[in-house]
Amino acid sequence: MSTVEMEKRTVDPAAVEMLSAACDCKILTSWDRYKAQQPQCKFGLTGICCRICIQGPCRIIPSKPGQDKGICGASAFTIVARNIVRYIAGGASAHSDHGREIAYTLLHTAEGHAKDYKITDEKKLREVADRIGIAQEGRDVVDVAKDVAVKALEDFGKYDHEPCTWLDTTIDEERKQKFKHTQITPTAIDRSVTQLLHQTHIGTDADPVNIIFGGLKAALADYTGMYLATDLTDVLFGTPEPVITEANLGVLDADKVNVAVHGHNPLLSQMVVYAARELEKDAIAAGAKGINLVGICCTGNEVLMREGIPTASNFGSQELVIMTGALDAMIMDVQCIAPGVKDLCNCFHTILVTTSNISKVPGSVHIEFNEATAMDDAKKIIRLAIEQFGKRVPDKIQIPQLKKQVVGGFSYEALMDLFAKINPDNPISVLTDAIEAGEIKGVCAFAGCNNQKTIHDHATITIAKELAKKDVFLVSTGCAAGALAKAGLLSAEGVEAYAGPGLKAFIKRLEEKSGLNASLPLVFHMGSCVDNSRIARLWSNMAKNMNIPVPQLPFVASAPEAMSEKAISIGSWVITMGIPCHVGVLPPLEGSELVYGVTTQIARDVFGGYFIFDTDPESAAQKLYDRLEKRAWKLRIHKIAAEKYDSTPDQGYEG
Ligand code: NFS
Ligand code: SF4
Repeated sequence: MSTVEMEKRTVDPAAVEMLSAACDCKILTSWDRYKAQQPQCKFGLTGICCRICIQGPCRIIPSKPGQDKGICGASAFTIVARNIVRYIAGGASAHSDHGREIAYTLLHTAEGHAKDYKITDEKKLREVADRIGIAQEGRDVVDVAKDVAVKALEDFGKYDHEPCTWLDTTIDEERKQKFKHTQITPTAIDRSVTQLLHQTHIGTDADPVNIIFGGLKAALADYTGMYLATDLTDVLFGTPEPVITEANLGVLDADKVNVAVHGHNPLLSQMVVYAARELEKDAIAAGAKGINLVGICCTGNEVLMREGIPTASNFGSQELVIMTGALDAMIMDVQCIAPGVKDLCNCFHTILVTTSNISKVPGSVHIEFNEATAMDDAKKIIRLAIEQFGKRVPDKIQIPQLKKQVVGGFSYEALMDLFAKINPDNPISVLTDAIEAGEIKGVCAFAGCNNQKTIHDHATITIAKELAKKDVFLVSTGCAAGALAKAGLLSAEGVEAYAGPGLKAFIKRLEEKSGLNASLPLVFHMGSCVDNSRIARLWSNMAKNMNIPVPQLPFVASAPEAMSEKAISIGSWVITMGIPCHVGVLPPLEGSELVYGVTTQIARDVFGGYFIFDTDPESAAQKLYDRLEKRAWKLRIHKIAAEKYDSTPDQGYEG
């Protein structure tokens, strides 16, 4: 594609450079395939194609008698609702299965069967154990770890009817009651997903609202799975602390063995980090200057947060890392790895290494990763990468010299440590006081993917800049964080250029006390997509400190380029928690006014959170800001009234 054409598809300058070059060597990428797929089928786009049984596909044409329902008689609203919640089932499965693997590894580590892993963060383990009610007095850390891991595994399949532990111990009483009354409290993660597939089987549930509530139960199972994944990953590998690193294709080093970790599960990528350090000498012996590890997608975010490994790309630009001709191996675990990367590997010397028995790509090298032999497996992979280094084709190497500084590693704990420098007794009040004083207008969390339907990275960056100008405190996870990183918004550069006066003063005040050897960023990187649990922890503790329920808190979320089933399940639990959530891509809901209305309006009446679908970043930013302003305004009024009449602020009003 030409440079001019590419500039309309992405705002990432490194992507423009790489893709314009791709045009010369006639490699097709997802950018070309998106074009080739146009026009996409409007039945699918609006959610009214049903393939749930093999009498179908049934496609709904509302104006045509006989075609206004599926063969079985399913209406558009049933079909749209069933289709959308099945995405949630997919997302919840992916996140929670990742969480389950972490829980198993913690258990096996405690039992002594996973010798390469250890309990790195005992403090976090003990905190989690306290929260979920595991006795600790006089007990060895290993025994506590075992109990915590078992408790986590029970959340997947326990047979009582009590709420899942990781949900029940992390939300407030108001939400507990809300979920109880709307019957969406999951009692076991696996059951919620299975039940949802049952509920949406042909001839089970035809009631769109009931189907959606079934979907929300699975969404809360998704929350449960990712929350425990974050907790237990921190226990195994450490809770992230601020780190300085870089992002974009310029992080590749022509003189070193370049290895990319791609996917989601840090059980492997973290081992690869250790193995790369140990095998540095082997790389030098092979003629390289060392090993350069880079990250892609969320496993990249995991090792960025804990080890300062630089990010090469987010989801949308993953193919381009191979197109530099300088990537020796791409190591993948699970989720969001475009199979198209293999086509590119075929044109370069790069090897694609698959490591999971549920995630293989024909033609790639498969080295099964096993927790019992984790370090050996990781070393085997690194040695393969070193071998590939010698096979590079010098003429094909082209690394765009573009990268930005990233100051990341802001786990919930790291953020509180930072706030504690100003108020050690009540760190969270540093943020909530700034909101009450009007210096900060609220918080917006960015999450989610890239989507070829949007201009790569554009909406995420635009909305962040707009909200920063208006003094909104910003946090991010996932590939949205990748977009912001490549644009320099995860560094001080962003503060200088875009922070409004209130936000700038707030960040500078923190910076003076931070004790870090780096300036603070405009947007605080809180991790991978499972780490949206860290963001949930932030809002729930803000609400607790302000003595209000979450749906009254000036807190919004945005997934400007959502793509995956996981993004849909996250967005769904975000709204059930009472947080308005913008999505910058229209999901397949428009085939039913009723279902669309449930997600954008009825959800608000029931949960306080709701979806804002808007593909225009400027107007989306305005809507998000309006929502923050309204919530902050209501909060002030109720506070003033409470002070005037010497009462407590009204808990019941709608936020
Ligand atoms: Ni989240 Fe992370 Fe990225 Fe989207 Fe995929 S990598 S888990 S799903 S594309 S943000
Ligand atoms: Fe058609 Fe009904 Fe089967 Fe769907 S479930 S494919 S609407 S017959």
